[in-house]
Order: sequence, then structure tokens, then C-alpha cells
Amino acid sequence: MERDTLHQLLRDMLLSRAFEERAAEEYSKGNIVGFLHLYPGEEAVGAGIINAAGPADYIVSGYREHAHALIRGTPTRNVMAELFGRADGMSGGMGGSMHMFDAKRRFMGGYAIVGESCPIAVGIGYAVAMRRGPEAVVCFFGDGAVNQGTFHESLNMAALWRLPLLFVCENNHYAIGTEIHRHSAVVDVYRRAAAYNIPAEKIDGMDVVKVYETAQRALERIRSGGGPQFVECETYRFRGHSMADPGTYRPSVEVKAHEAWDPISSAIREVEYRYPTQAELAVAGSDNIARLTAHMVDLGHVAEAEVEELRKEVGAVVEDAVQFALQSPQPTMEAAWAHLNCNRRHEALI
Ligand SMILES: Cc1ncc(C[n+]2csc(CCOP(=O)(O)OP(=O)(O)O)c2C)c(N)n1
Ligand SMILES: [Mg+2]
Repeated sequence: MERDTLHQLLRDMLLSRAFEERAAEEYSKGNIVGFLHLYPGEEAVGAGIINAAGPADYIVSGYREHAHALIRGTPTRNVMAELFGRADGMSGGMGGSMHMFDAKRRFMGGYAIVGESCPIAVGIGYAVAMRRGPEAVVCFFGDGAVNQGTFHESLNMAALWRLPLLFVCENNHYAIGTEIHRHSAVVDVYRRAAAYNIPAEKIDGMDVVKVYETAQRALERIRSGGGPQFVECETYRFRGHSMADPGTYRPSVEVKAHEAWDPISSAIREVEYRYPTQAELAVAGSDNIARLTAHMVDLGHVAEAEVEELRKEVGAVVEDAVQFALQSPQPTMEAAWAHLNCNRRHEALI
């Protein structure tokens, strides 16, 4: 893989991580309110897939989309300002965390409803097909979405009409606190695509190189008229769920099942609720950023010192974004009206 591509992937992942960790901090200060779904641990999926897509392709995301927007190229300042609900936010401060939108970069949202990205992506794919355009549509969703009716209807229509869609499941094995084997009768998500005749594969979503190369191949097939493709990326998120087990040699499902029977550790968990430290995460070894860095150091593409520089650089970008967001004005009531498309004057609509 090209050195520049690897550097881009690493920078995107570091920026996403720094952004999200800072967002958590700003949330606890009260600068961000409402829901805030963060992405640490899953960066390899967003970075690999979105970098493989071309600038004309459309990206449809869910409610965990800040990093997707950043990787797509939306300025950090505008993403942060949106989290702060300010007028300079990418949705004018009207959307907040779950409703980011950047039409210029064909970043088509930001949706709060589980499974909502699928029919939206089908609609965009249908429009592309009707115009006989060369674009592809990337549709992100979580493992929790695959039990929604919208997911199945969307896969069926996409396959039936051979739409240029890349379905990307970010499978972190949990839908909120529910492990996949408790919410899905089929735990190998990619196998569901077979019911709709869509070529599908499951890959290691912690390996950004693998994600990037798989997405590139899938997008090539889509562009050459192969119809929709499906990629399941197995990943793990460090925030939002207890990252109880650093022992990557055991499947976490197995470890959790055993822990559930340990009355002492469950009692401790009741009183001690905290996120793992950076040192604990480093021991866990599954950090996608550490893996990419090691790969690049091995190839002689980057030196440890450069990575440190990069960390500082993205840290400064995020700091600048926070200051920008703090100074950005609150949106006005007029702006709220301007964005409201409802039947305000009771016109006859048909
Ligand atoms: C239709 C619908 N049902 C329930 C919810 C509440 N909800 C929000 S996130 C979530 C879990 C989704 O899990 P997954 O798709 O695996 O995404 P992850 O949070 O793991 O990234 C649920 C049930 C919702 N937003 N929409
Ligand atoms: Mg999930």
C-alpha cells in the first residue's frame, strides 16, 4: 500500500480518536448536551471504508457519525461546533451529535433511528441508477440494525434493482448493552446477505489496511455493474460498553459469559464503573491505531517520533475546533424557522 495512503489512514484515525475523547470531556463540562455516541476503537472501519470511496460517492451514516464526517473531510471546527449546537456547526447547530450533514462532500447524514441509514442509502442509490451515474453509495449501520425490517427491505430492493450500494456493518457485537448472540439468531451478520443474493464477506474491522483493501475491491465490483456488496467489519468499541477483558486470546463473548457468574466481580462492577486507562488499552493490544503504527514502522514508512508529532498536530486541530465552537454564536429562532419544512400556513398540499 502507498505510503501516503497509510499516512492518511493513520492521521484520520488519530484525529477521530482525539476528537472523540475531547468531545467526551466537553460533554462532562456541559458544553455538549443531549445524546453523544462516541467511536473510539472503531476508527479503522470508518477510515478504511471512507478513504477507499471516491469524492463523488455518497456516504450515509448513523448516529455514531462524527468520525465519519471528519474522515470525509468536513472541517473539525464545524463538526465540533455542531456538537456544541452552534450556528457554525455543519448543520447550523440544528442537528447536534446525531444529525450531521455535509451535502458538499456528499455526506448524507447522520440518522438517529437504528436501521434508518439503509432505506436512505437505497433511495440515493436508486437516484444514481436512474441517472446512470458512476457513483457508489456507502451505507453504514451497526449489528443492532440487522434485526430491523428496514434492513431487510433495503437489501431486497438493492439486490432486485442492482443498485450501486456498499453495505457496511460495524459489528461491535453489542446493541447498547445486548450482546449479538442475545439479539440476533444469526451471529455471522454477513450470512444474512445471502438471503438477498448479495455478495458478502466478514473481515477484521480492527485492521485498517484490510478494511481499505476490501472496500476498494467491493467498490470496483459495484462500479463495474456488479450490484450491491456487503462487508461485515468486526470491531470493538472502547467506550460506551465495559471493556472488561484485556485478554484478546479469548473471545470476549466467552469471557463475559464466565464473568457473569462471578458474584465478586459483578459486585465490584456495580460500584466501580470506569473506562479502561490508555495503559490498559495498550495491553489489550487490539487498538487499531497501534496496529497500523506498528505496521508502518515495520515497513519503514513512519518513525515513532513522527507519530508523536502527528498526535500533537491532531491535538492542536481539536483544541482549535473547541475554541472555535465556544466562540460560535447560538443559532437564532429565525434560523430554526428557516430550516423547518412544515405546512405552516395550512396550504393545500395536493
Ligand atoms: C428503531 C430504533 N429502535 C431503538 C433505538 C434505540 N437504540 C439506539 S442505539 C441502539 C443500539 C444499536 O446498536 P448497533 O446498531 O449495534 O450500533 P452501535 O451502537 O453498537 O454502534 C438502540 C436499540 C433506536 N434509536 N431506533
Ligand atoms: Mg453494535
